[in-house]
Amino acid sequence: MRKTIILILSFAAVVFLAWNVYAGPDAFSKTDKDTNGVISTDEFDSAVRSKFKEYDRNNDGRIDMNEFAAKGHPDAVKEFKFMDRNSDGFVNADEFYKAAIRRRDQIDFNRDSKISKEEYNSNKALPLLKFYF
Ligand SMILES: [Ca+2]
Ligand SMILES: [Ca+2]
Ligand SMILES: [Ca+2]
Repeated sequence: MRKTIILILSFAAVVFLAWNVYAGPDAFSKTDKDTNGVISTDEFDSAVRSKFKEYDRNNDGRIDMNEFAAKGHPDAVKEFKFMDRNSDGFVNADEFYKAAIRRRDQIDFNRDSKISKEEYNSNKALPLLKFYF
């Protein structure tokens, strides 16, 4: 009897841990501050702004390729060129923000400028949007 209880308890513990790993905080829930299941434009803006600061390690107000590619993402070079509209080798806050908006618009299927969980999980655009928050 005791063995059975221990077995059940350890099974429950494993399920609990696995669930926590699976349902752990992702970028979406981190950004969705009021947890209403939608990333509003305000939530989006502040997430993109803090992401920019995160990239700009030397605090010169612009991101260079080394800063951007620091995390070793395979698409980083391509995305950097996408962001750097004037091709000066730097991405300033404005370029970064506009690129984020363009990426957001690609998954904002109902054009309400907000991102729902469904839109976020539409796997096509997710890898790119990940650069911005
Ligand atoms: Ca929200
Ligand atoms: Ca910089
Ligand atoms: Ca630029």
